[in-house]
Amino acid sequence: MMAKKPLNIGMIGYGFMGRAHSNAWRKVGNFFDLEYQPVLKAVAARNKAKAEDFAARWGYESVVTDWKQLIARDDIDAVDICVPNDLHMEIAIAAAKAGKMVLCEKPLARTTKEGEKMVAAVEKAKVPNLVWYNYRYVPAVTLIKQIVASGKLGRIFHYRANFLQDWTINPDVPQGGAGTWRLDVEAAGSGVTGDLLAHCIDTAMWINGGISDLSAMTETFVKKRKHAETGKMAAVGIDDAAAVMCHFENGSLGLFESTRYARGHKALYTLEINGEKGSFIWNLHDLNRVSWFDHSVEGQLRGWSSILVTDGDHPYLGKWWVPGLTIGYEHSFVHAVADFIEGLSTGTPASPTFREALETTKVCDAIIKSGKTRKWVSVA
Ligand code: SOE
Repeated sequence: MMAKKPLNIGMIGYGFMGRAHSNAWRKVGNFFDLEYQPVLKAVAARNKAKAEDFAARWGYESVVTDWKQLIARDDIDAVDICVPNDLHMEIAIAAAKAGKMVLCEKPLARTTKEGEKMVAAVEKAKVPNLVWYNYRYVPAVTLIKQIVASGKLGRIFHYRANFLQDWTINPDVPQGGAGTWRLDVEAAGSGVTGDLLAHCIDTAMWINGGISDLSAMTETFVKKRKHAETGKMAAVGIDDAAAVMCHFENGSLGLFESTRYARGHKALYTLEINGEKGSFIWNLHDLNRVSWFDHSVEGQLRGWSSILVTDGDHPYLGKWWVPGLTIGYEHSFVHAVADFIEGLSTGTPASPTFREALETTKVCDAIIKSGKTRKWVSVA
């Protein structure tokens, strides 16, 4: 085996995404043949004791309590941002200025304005960059993308997607603080739109192209929640639910729904695309499978088929086990890392780059605007 060059990772944050990303950095070299081997150099977090625990569990060599110290270090090649959205811009710009590669958890930013500054910074510094829209990297979803791009579905008429959860129905769930910062508009920028719908929009535009205009309905069901940091009741500024209809640039129609109030649904992401010659359906709870309808099959035998996406010639699957054996949610992050590292060698960047992910942020901004004004909004 060829000796690999080290790629020194500096992780900022240690929450749910810090774990998902660390797992990916650790595993990728065991399964993918890459020129670079990630080395978990340092983790930055304010709480030293917790950061030390995290470092010990995941194998980080060192801990710092200020992300600025991490960015200042010469032995860090890539900075991985896994902190709440209000910190993305400042950290990403500082990291790019320091010449580091930057990987940022989704959504890119709270607003288009912030996102544009981040894009300008990484492009000025010419540093490799990626936003972790991980569901693109589920092999079944990648397969849909590839088949649609081959033209097999013909003209596309419809794209629809949902991302449903139910964890904020209880009005006692606070806003702000670790774990619940997603309910604080200052920290998150928006509610389900930036957190959940952004995944649907990213995948949709990747598979079906740009969105030109949209009309959205947004709602905040619980208007006041205690703020975890101040302990005081405060107005809730996020959208709890969003439903969107839109035009894609290719003339097809889109329908999207996201909510944290769909009782019984913990994290159900479903997508469907309907073309002249065929359709695909996928859902996160059966993530190795796609349903496929091929209209070219002779009449009496025509129907929905269920494809188990585990063969060696399916996207990424040749690197894992043997046909018929399934993979899971965490593997999507491993694939993102594999493509990112591969891109360092080939010069073809993994997607979405900051610039590509900015398009999703623009759509999210348009959704929030339309929800407030109750008018159709063009996506700038
Ligand atoms: C929210 O609960 C969340 O963790 C999102 O932040 C993730 O992006 C999504 O993949 C799962 O749900």
